[in-house]
Amino acid sequence: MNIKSTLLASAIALMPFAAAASDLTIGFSQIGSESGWRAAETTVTKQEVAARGIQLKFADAQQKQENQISALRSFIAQGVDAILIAPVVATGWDEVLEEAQDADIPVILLDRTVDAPDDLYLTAVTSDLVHEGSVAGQWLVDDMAGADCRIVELQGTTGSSPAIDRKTGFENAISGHDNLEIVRSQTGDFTRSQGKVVMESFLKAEGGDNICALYAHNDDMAVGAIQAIKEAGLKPGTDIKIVAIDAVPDAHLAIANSEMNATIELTPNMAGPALDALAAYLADGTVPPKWIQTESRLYTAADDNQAIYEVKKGLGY
Ligand code: GZL
Repeated sequence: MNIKSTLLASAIALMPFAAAASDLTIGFSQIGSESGWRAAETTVTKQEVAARGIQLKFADAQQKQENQISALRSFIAQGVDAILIAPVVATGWDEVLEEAQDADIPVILLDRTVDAPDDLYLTAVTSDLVHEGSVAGQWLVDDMAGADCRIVELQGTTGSSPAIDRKTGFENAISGHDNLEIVRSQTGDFTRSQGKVVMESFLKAEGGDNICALYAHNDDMAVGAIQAIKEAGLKPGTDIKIVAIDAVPDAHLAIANSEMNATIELTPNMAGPALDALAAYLADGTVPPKWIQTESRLYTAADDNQAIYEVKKGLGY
């Protein structure tokens, strides 16, 4: 089965179907819509909820923790049956999670983790964020094959688990390879606009000829950086190698156009596994593992990125 039919099969599996109405009501505190991946996660979550006939109360936090905490308190006051949350940062959740626990409302973390006792949430559905960073670092180690490379890094949202863990994983992978050095590292807050602005500052500070590679914690910052690299008269993907994470459609398109080199896939469907675990828990008390891990896959120019782009465009992005 070729990649197009494989991805189409998964697209069909995601198609919302009319489901028997459930008497469940779930609150979902979403970070915002800072990236193409985040928008896809929201779309797919709503599809997964609808496919189960569940009532959804949705709150967009505009990337502010205080808005997420307010949303959780509102869900608790409304007596929802469960809460899904993608926590914008890792700390500061204990009090509101204890309030949910006191109200006997199970909480499931989506795509990011929190620094809180794990009895305060039912499970966390995330990728292995450290592994993603390691895969990105190892790709660059292999691609450079011993040649010197001065790297600039666009970090995700400060204090978020993906920014912390993807940095750790990348640094682990390049450690011991003295030819690779991170010379600039700054947050671009997972957005295209900030990715462009910060990349412009890197180019101005270092000089484009002195930057060999960009590691961006997500594709949207990489896509913004590509624009900055082009405006500096350089060829992204050639003059400056680019590796990032998410595998959103525009990353596949950039790789197909030789403007980016590699991306690691993050599924936007964290809600499916979360809702399945919740259903089992509510039905007969089946306690899920504290971590439900989603897969990560490296894509490079060796893949049919144009075909993948065309299929993924229809998958909620
Ligand atoms: C990672 C997820 C990140 C994505 C970004 O699990 O939280 O948040 O990589 C998004 O695109 O902003």
